[in-house]
Amino acid sequence: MRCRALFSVVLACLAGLASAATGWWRVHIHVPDQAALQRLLDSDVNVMPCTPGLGHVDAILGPGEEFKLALLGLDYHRLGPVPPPDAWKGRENVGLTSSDYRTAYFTADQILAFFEDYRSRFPALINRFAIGTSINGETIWGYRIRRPAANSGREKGFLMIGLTHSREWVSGSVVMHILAKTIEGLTTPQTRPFLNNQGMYIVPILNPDGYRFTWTNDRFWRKNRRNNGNGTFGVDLNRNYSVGWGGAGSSGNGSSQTYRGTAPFSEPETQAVRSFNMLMPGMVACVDWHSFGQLVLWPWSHITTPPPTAAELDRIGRLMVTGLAVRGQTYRQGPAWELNSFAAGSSKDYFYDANGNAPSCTLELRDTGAFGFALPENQISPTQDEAWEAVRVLLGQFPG
Ligand code: 0X9
Ligand code: ZN
Repeated sequence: MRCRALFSVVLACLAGLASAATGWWRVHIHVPDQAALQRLLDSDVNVMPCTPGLGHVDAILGPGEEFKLALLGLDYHRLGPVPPPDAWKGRENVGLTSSDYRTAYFTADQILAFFEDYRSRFPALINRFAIGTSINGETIWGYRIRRPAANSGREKGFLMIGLTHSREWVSGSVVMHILAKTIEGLTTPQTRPFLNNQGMYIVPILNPDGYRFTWTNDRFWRKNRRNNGNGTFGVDLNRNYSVGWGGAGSSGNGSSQTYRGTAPFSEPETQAVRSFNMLMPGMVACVDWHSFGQLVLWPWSHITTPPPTAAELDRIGRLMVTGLAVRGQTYRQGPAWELNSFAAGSSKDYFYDANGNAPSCTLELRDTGAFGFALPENQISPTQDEAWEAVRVLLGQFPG
């Protein structure tokens, strides 16, 4: 038995050597059951957790990394080459103007400048809050957009979170568009007043350290940048919330893409958005914007039991999917565990619970896998358009 194991390790290493010089690949891994999925999530393979339904998960493998899958005993095939993760380095468009957010990805500084530009032009409508500090010491900002007349603090709040996962760049483009369209709605005369006793709450970049890292070092970095102290870096912020923390679809290994951290809310980034949500009363809906997969994912992520308001979530989800079709794309909606996989400790379960069962979803934007995280810039504006339609549906569900 030991001999056979040794033999397969040798074979695996040979396979690794053989592919050592062959660059970066997107691969399609066959995952036969939950145990195999957990084995894969516990490893340091750079999986794309947005892709599973039991059956397969996609991953990005660097030179010489294919042996890891052989060691895990998992079959896979190559989908196609991907650019090396540092291929984006130095490609920042420094001359961008704020109108280019429809056609180009913005760096962290450009996204924050975009928000600040709006705040300086509409000071009566926009407030900014320092909601926390990232692990590397960067301020995490939260914005509130509402009519000054709504100062009673009793307006219904809509919480929008961008760039939890740093490689999901289009989520940053979408939260900029939500700001722009919200201000457009508030400043354009219309028969029925927009955002009446409703407030938009946006955290544009929940994971600033990770996001900066995707521009400078590794385009496919997902987690925050905590030094886990054992040679590994990063906690998956979307496994660090308290509801169901530690359960299926999360990992205790620091090298894993779905590492949950040492305790619920161990990370300053999740603490920041938790306190923003707590301090601003009356949240009626939450969308944590992610990519990719074209999915509206509702609670629960950690168990298969239907949540108390499952029928209402399904009704709203159907309306959102109709709105999301405005640029010709098909999105699907449903319980996260069923449509995607288990993801214990995710934001949607926490905010659903913390806000008294207010609708709370992970919204996986474009695409369905052709480009994945590296969505081409000509797809930014249609993605923003369809995302805004989903927001409009949510606003319509909770009139002021
Ligand atoms: O794994 C995640 O956190 C989300 N996918 S992503 O690729 N954007 O990272 C999905 C979370 C959705 N919830 C469940 N799958 N239960
Ligand atoms: Zn994500």
